[in-house]
Amino acid sequence: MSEFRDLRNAVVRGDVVAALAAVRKALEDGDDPLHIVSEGISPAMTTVGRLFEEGDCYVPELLMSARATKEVFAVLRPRLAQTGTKPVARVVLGTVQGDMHDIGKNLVGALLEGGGFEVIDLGVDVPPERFVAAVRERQPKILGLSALLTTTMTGMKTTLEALRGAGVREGVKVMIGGAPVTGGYSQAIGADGYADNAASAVDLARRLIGAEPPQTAEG
Ligand code: B1M
Repeated sequence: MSEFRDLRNAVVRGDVVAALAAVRKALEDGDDPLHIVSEGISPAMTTVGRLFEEGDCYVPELLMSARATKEVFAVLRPRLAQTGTKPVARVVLGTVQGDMHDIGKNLVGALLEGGGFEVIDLGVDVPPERFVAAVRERQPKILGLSALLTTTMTGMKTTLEALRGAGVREGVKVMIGGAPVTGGYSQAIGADGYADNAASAVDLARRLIGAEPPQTAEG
């Protein structure tokens, strides 16, 4: 697959300048920003994760790749949100308490924005009470929880308990994701759904609120 090869290679190398040049070129060529994220950035960061796990790259390189991704998102974000139409729904998103991983969550947020959702990103290391406060104040249709550590994914259960305790669970759909999370875990803790990647997170979000899939150019 040669599409977005330069962009993917630049992100994997953590080369910010080359990544920015590749994304600008793709936009000039008329590529869809959503497609650039799902076929360029997302697989690149998955490759970086694998290289790290296999010992073929180390924390400094990995953080350079994460930085390249951030810079590319800064260019893409206005285009992703440029439809000018009313948002499909509001989503509050965050990585649970004790967990600093945000690359996957950021991809999910970017694709949700690209799919027409308004995304309020609470960041990383978000305690249950902050999620509860955001649900109360911002009244999202969906709350998205991300966790990358087996030791922090329990924060999803705690957050659901906090939502129930605060009496706000009924008004919001809760979707979860992240490498150690499964559909079985989602059911066990009483979440409304689980997605294993950013693109399926958008499909799930639409299903959860009964939204129509977006119209394609053909139809
Ligand atoms: Co960390 N780390 N890390 N790490 N790290 C993992 C997760 C680990 C599997 C690596 C390993 O040891 N093999 C391991 C966890 C082991 C476990 O719990 N079983 C681990 C560890 C142990 C740690 C530390 C404890 C290391 C240490 O300090 N001793 C430490 C913890 C810090 C903390 O959080 N308190 C730590 C730190 C870090 C860095 C800071 C160096 C860095 C994070 C940088 C950042 O995020 N800004 C980092 C990274 C990058 C990784 C790996 C290599 C890659 C994660 C990633 O970004 N993948 C990871 C190993 C791996 O997963 N291969 C690892 C790419 C990304 C696109 O995929 O995040 O899975 P992912 O997101 C996907 C899906 O999961 C899904 O969609 C995304 C896009 O397709 N998804 C959702 C994610 N959230 C979703 C939410 C949804 C729906 C779908 O709905 C709301």
